[in-house]
Amino acid sequence: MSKYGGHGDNANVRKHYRQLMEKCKVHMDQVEKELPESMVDFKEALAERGLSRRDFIKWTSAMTAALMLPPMFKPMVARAAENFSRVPVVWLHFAECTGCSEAFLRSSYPNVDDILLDTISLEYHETLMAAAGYQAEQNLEKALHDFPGKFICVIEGALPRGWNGKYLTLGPKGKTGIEVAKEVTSKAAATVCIGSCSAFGNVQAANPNPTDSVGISAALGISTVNIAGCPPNPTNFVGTILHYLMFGGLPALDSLGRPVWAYGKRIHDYCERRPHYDAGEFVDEWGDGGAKKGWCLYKVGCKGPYTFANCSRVRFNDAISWPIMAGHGCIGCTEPAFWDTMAPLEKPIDEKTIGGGEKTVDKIGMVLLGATVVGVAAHAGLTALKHKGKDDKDESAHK
Ligand code: FSX
Ligand code: SF4
Ligand code: F3S
Repeated sequence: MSKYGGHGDNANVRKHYRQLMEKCKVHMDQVEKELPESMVDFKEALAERGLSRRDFIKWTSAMTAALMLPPMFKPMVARAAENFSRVPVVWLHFAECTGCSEAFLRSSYPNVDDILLDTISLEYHETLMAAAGYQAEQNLEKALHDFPGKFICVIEGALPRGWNGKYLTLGPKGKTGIEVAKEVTSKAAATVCIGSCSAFGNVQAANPNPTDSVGISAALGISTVNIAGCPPNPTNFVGTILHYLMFGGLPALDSLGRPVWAYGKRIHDYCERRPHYDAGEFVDEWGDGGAKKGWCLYKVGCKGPYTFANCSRVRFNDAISWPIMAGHGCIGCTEPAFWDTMAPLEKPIDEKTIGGGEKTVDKIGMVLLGATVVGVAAHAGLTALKHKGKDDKDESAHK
């Protein structure tokens, strides 16, 4: 629901979107003048991979809907996609498994998201670049020098704080991850954390966390946009960059730094097994009759009622499938500390410990919703993201 009105307040909603469209056009004109030229022709890249104009239009509709924008924004989403490869990106890796990059780059049947990620202007990417040692370090220095305040810093992986940060050192001079992260993020237009490791620490930070690892925001004391998930959905990263191109800022974030358009609802709210949950039809053990019939996985540990993400709506790999469709419950991978609190339990959480009996699962979901999605807006000026500030409450996904 828009902040401009409840149901029936259509005139105000239309006015809001007309104003947003004006802002978008003005910003896109400016972006097209200012961003460095692309080395890639996006239309050619689509054609080379066998994607037609019709495929692109279909993708544009899906992405506009995923971003929770009305259809009038489709031409703007298409225009932003054409400029996607002009945004300079410096992509850092710290403590993680590189599954996030893998998820973004491996696709047997590339869709438009994959092609956008293929053509992204990577000024520096530790896993993908050919350079090593001093040459790699020079590439990073060059990127910081050529695009000060203009590049997006994308980070995969947590930062170990233990032993003065020396559990993770990089490059020929043995800089700690914390030193590199501080230097690069301080010169970036914005920092986007890809995956739950850079967002919240994740597996590295799981109990007993011997290296004292934490997410980027906690390690550096800066605000970050957190594209949570282990690995996250590429659509959520692509949509965030498109939003940046369209509006000159980043989308509204929840209190955990996650874009509201992607992480504002629970898995459980749009799960195709939800009618079985409501009817009390549960899988009691793996391989039983209920499992064969596709019943709800709550009793075998699905954490969908506590997990905020759009997996059940946008799915993965060109919307082919997602964990619950594949037959396993959600392990809560977009939530902080899920390895300690959710993933290992192949049974429901003991809700008494968080304030209720088993029948209160929806109530608890709503309590969590209140806690996380009351909505902390990223006040969209990119500079505002560099420092932690007092954020306003807002439920709108776009600023
Ligand atoms: Fe973490 Fe990503 Fe999970 Fe792995 O880089 S979110 S462990 S999929 O790879 O950071
Ligand atoms: Fe779907 Fe899990 Fe909710 Fe059941 S508990 S409806 S499987 S999200
Ligand atoms: Fe993660 Fe649950 Fe989605 S495990 S990928 S948030 S369905």
